Amino acid sequence: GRASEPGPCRLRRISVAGSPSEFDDHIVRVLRHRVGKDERAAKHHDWYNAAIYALRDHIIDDWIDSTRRTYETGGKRVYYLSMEFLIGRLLRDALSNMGMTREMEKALAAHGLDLAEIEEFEPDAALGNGGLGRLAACFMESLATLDIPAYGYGIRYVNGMFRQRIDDGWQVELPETWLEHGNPWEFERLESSYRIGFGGEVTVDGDIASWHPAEQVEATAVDTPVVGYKAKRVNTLRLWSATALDPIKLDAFNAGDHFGALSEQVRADSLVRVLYPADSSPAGQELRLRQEYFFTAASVQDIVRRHMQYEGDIRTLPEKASIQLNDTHPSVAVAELMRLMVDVHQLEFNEAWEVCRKTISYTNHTLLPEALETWPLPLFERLLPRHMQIIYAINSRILREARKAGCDDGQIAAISLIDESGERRVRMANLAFVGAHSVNGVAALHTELMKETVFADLHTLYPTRINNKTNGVTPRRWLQQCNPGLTRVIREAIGDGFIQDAEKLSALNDLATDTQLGERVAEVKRANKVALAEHLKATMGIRLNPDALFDVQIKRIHEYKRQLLNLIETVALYDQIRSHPERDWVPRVKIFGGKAASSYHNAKLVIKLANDIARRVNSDPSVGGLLKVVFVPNYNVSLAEKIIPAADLSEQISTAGMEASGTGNMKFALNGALTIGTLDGANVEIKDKVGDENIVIFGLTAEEVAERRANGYDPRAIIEGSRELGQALSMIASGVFSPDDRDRYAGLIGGLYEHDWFMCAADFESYAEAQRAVDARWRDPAAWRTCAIRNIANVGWFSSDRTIGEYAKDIWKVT
Ligand code: B1H
Repeated sequence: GRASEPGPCRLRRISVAGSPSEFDDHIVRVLRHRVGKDERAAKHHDWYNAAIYALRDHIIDDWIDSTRRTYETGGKRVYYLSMEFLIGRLLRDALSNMGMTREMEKALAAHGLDLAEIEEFEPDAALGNGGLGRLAACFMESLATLDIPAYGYGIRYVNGMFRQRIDDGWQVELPETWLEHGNPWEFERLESSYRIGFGGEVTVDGDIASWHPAEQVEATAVDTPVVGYKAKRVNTLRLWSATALDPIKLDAFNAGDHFGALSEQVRADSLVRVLYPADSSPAGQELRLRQEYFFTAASVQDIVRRHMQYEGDIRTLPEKASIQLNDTHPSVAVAELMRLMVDVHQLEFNEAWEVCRKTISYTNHTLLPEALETWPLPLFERLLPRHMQIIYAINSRILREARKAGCDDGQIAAISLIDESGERRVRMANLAFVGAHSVNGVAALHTELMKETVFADLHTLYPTRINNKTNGVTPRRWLQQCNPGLTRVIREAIGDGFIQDAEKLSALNDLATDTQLGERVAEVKRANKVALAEHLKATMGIRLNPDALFDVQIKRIHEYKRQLLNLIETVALYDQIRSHPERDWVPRVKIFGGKAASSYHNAKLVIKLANDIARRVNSDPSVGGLLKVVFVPNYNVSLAEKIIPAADLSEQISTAGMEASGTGNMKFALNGALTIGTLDGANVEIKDKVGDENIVIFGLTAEEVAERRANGYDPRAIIEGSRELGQALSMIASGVFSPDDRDRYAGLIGGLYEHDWFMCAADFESYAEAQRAVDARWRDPAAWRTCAIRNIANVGWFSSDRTIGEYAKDIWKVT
């Protein structure tokens, strides 16, 4: 949870010599005039605000410069539309990219304050679920670093991702109130407000259709600056908040209807109240569709207004704007942009369609069939009647094109924007696909599977549209800022060019067997493990041995990610250690963290199982400290920044074909952890980069998984044929870890015998064997260090700078 404000007695005093700097004066002035506090009376939280305000003043100057430069050069702007931006804390990132970390440390120290402590006051802006939202945040940072004029567009959720508490081992969801003490990073832009309509009807006058919404809310822009490395550029993250046009109906209020008088504001508030916490599966609620339309329409209207103001002709939009859709959540942008062009700017439909397709591009992030967004037609039509007409008009064009190209009825049915197989539904992925000139996947394997599975028929019709852009992560946050120790060691070995050009890390290859470097990298890793152990001691009361192998799986809890496979193997190991205490076991700490969607029963049960296993294993004297299991509550970006630098082993063990990319896999490797993983998502490309000897791969391939599913898979036979697996499963199923409720896991484990859709049984043996191979490597510290260095050296390609460079060149055509 958030640090509570400590009393003055807890202030850690730091002594520094020297006279106060200019920046120090600045902070004190801000403390007085903006925070309204005397420095003698100021609390930590006041200093925290003053520090951010003072830094912000510097950022604003660069922000204004960047904006002016864009207007003057008249270049193309990139618009990244995303339902999620998982930006986390901003202070350290902004300081570091502004090159002001040292200055801030010194200024705070002059008042007896420690920057690291002040940083802990910042709430984690959790406006996202997981990888998709964090990717958007890394992309924003890279866009600024690469000096590309860009806006991120999303929703200013009042309550972002829920805070997870673990109560007796069970997940409990609490609201995250990240805005309760205000947000010093944001700027409300009242002049950028738009009316967003819902419902009502469409009238036609000659050729001109007009939509008369039954309800309207006002979308108002709230801007946050995004600082690029060395402050090359400061871009804008523009999040929309909602207000009622008529926030209080005074006549109703005065007539005594106090609640009814406020109902419009309550409706508006509900639009931006919560982030749907269902990662990889659509919520399917009317409110979710309203949220999607609300932020998409406001963004598209803002883009069109800016274009018309400076260019005056909507037909030149593709030359000045690229709109990237982050998954299908904003894909109603296709219909909204068409509506503005046809109904408002009165472009002819075909010409508008051309402009639309040239402007928009779409990224797909998942192939899970249950994750593809569709909306019941009656709901869509009731909420967005004009958009529904436009979608029908687009559909008839596309289907005629398909017919002409020789598609059969089956192909036509698959391509259609309307799913007619059951209750009729609007397919948002097909809408995005046909409305975009580029459709990209997020890792090589995922992109190939897109062509073969969900988009097979659309791909036949438009064979050049699908392309790959393998994900990346920003090396500033995920190496320089989260791991200053490792950054220093690398800088001393090869210079600091790698922060800006991560592929320069490859210079470390020449030093991979250098014992001195190996020892320094190992020292840093150990220090990071000690720091994590101290943090977990303070927050959870658990004691960890920093010399044990830290084996980490942190990510959303989902069956396809197979935390259950990891837990089953943990139980098997526990059993083995107890049966053969004389063997030379490698001491391990198994660290888990992640949130389950609130309605996802099995995922929540997996959390309970991890906690049940932890309680039993951690208190069993017969394992003699060789095995510890930890479930870290409330996993978020800030925790990731503490855990990843301390990891020895990175668990990336999804059922092959199911994880589109993964991005945690990249962060771990960049921080010198070895990966144990399947040939899934970007693991395939990580293996190609680091080499087969520097990664531990196990399990079925995507092709083998598909083949087994098609030709009958019998998990029961596998379980009955493996003593180790059978025993681990019966321990769990029979209540060894749940003596208070012996049947707790009967259903979960029973499911493995019955169907095991995610093929835990099929991969168990290969996984267990891979884990023992990891143990063997660990026993040779020099070899392990070399391997860690080779990982760091060869994953620079997974920088989001490289990814954004490819989007810029191939899709957006910006330099
Ligand atoms: C990813 C999602 C996602 N894929 C629906 N799909 C959501 C789907 O709220 N919803 O309805 C939210 C999120 N998230 C992830 O994207 C993939 O699973 C990862 O493999 C990938 O690395 C990440 C970024 O591309």
